[in-house]
Amino acid sequence: MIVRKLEDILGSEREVKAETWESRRLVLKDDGMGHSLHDTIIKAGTETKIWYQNHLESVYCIEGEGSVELIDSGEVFEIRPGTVYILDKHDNHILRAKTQLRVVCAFTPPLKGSETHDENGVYPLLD
Ligand code: 9YT
Repeated sequence: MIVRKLEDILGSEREVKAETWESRRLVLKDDGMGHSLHDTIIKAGTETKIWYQNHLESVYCIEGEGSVELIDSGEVFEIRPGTVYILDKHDNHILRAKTQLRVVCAFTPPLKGSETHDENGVYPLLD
């Protein structure tokens, strides 16, 4: 069994920071679970273009208010605590944080550790 605490991740290489978000990577590929699991902060008032062409992601909101807009259909979904959105079709989307959002994210395949978005909001596939 592996036990890890958020307090030990803060300030370590498992904490990855981007302009609009900070991702605390609780479970990574090397843990051998088949997914990675992140405790992620999305900064208030930001919008982030995301298109995970190489990954599936489930996102469970535990704090804050925001929305997700699907680029292809134009649909907008409100996000608040207790809402999960599941990117099962590699959906191209914009994530907007009205207030600071705290979300728990699971990625398949798992992230290796240091990935951050490229200019299209994509994570590369690292082996
Ligand atoms: C919800 C989302 O995808 N936010 C961007 C950061 C990412 N989830 C991460 O690496 O934690």
